[in-house]
Amino acid sequence: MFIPFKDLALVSCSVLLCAAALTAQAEEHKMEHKQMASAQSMAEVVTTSGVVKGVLADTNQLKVQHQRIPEWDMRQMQMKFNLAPGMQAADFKEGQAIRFHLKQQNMMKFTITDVIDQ
Ligand SMILES: [Cu+2]
Repeated sequence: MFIPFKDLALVSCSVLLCAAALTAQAEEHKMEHKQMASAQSMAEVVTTSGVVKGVLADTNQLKVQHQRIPEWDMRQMQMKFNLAPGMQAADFKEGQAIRFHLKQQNMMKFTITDVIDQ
C-alpha cells in the first residue's frame, strides 16, 4: 500500500494539533481549580453584624439574624452559629446587636470566632 507523503503529513499534523488542544484543556482545568481554591480560602473568615435571636445554652450556639455576607454570596437571614471555645452563649441576650468574625469550616458549619462589638 502506498500512502502519498502529502496525506501522511496531514494525518500526523492533525494528531499533533489534537494533542496540543488536549493539553491546553487540561491546563485550563487546573487553573480553574486553583482559582476556586484561593477564592475559598480568602473568604474563610468574614466580618459581619447581626442581632441575636436566640441563645442556645445547651449546644453553646446563637441564633443570629445576620446581614448580607457578600464574600459568601449570602443574603441576610437567620442562622445558627457555633461559638469558638472560650465563648459562652449564656453571655449573650436576645435582641442584642453584635459585630463579629465568622468562620466557615465546611459548607454548613459556621463559627463565631470573636465578637468585636456588643
Ligand atoms: Cu446565612
